[in-house]
Amino acid sequence: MHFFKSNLLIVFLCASTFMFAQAPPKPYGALPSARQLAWHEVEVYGLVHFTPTTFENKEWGYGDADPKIFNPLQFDANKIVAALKAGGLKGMVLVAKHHDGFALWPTKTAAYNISKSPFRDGKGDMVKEFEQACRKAGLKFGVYCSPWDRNNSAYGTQEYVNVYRRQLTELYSNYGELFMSWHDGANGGDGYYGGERSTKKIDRATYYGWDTTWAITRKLQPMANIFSDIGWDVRWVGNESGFAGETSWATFTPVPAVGMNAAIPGNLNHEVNPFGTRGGKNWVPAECDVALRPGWFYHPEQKGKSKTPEQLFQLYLKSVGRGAALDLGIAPDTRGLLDDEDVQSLEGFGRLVEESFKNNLVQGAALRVSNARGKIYKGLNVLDKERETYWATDDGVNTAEIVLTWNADQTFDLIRMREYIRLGQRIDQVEVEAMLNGNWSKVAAATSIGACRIIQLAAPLKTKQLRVRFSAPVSIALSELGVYKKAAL
Ligand code: FUL
Ligand code: CA
Repeated sequence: MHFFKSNLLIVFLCASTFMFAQAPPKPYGALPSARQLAWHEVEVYGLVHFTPTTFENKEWGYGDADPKIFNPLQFDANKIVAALKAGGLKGMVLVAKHHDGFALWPTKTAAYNISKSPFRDGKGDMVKEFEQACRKAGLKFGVYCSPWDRNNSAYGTQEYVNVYRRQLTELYSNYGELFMSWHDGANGGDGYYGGERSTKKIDRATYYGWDTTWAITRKLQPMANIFSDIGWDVRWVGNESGFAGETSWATFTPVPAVGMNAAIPGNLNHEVNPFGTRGGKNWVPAECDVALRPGWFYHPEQKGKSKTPEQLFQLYLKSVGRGAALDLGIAPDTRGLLDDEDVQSLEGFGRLVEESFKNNLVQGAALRVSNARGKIYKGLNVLDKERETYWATDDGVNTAEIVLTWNADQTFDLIRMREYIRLGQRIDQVEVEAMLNGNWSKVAAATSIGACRIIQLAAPLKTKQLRVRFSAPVSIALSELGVYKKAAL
């Protein structure tokens, strides 16, 4: 009887320990929403600028261009999207309206739109053509509708804010699910404004009534990530050069809007945005925007100045590889096509990324973890290319290591890690050591990981053993670990 009882107790204890050990770690800090989780998987997308401004060879249209100049005779959204796809881009944000105010769709809200142009005999809808080309190619689609409108006579009044909201409502209603609603922060002041040709100043902090506007976004497009330089779902990184800070947290505590006043030009959070805020209030990862050519719009005199595949790869490491996204400016020319050199750059970049991350050398290694939270959260989960499975440590085990051992020497220069971000940004330090001449030698270190961290070693490393040590204020939860050799193209 006694024996039976104690046996039962042991069975009970084992079962409960087993069940207890299998519970996932508790989330830590700010967490990503469903829309942000989806956004994190896009990683690289395009930002397409193509309006009458292209035909004027300008960067900022004044709002007075004759719509008749918008006549791209060879326009083919499928060809442009195919080039993006070859570049490995998984989404496109179309500038549906830039500062010049010209709408690429036949909006009912303003006369200055594509129906006044010769494009498709005034019956065209370029937003639709791009949207459909993206859907067909499997790219996500989003829109950028500039709040600053240098054509609209009502700009500066509440009437215009209502027009802007109706424009967004049209874009949110007729083009399927959008992954981004992109709102830039430029406000130069002067413009055509229906012939007034004046300078209109607005208070950036209050004029647009963003809370009301973005409530419309949430209602009509719950999966659209709102990008803005004041941060919402996705924050501007603070430069237009395409890179995030070496340390870049996805968590962020926004600075009060008063600091964003037009009276303080350039106060766009430059100090804070590249780095985020460790332990910040909200999950607001960074987007790094940069144009493939020197300008956001196409300029014939910038021929030969497209970024090379190697330059794009380096930006990729400094954006995607720092937990942010790379938003690459794409500029069709007046034919309505991409310049061949852009097509080639994109293709080369796509190949470089694809080939470099194809062969994860960790697959061939024996993997040992210093601690694992039972079988469900075992070390091998970092190898299955699945973001949803992860290795986790027991509660209270806040430092842990993964040791990789190969039978023969391996040569590599890229190390990629992903945290299981559904449980927050946990890790704040990682150190990489290699066994060199019988000793562990430190070869790299990093701080923030988040959705992705790619460490590029200064030179290719040859070793049979690698040790990666993590530390966090809570238990570790890691989705992926990969070791790669950058491809030579
Ligand atoms: C900025 C704009 O002023 C530029 O023209 C461009 O559209 C860039 C992506 O955003 O705010
Ligand atoms: Ca995994």
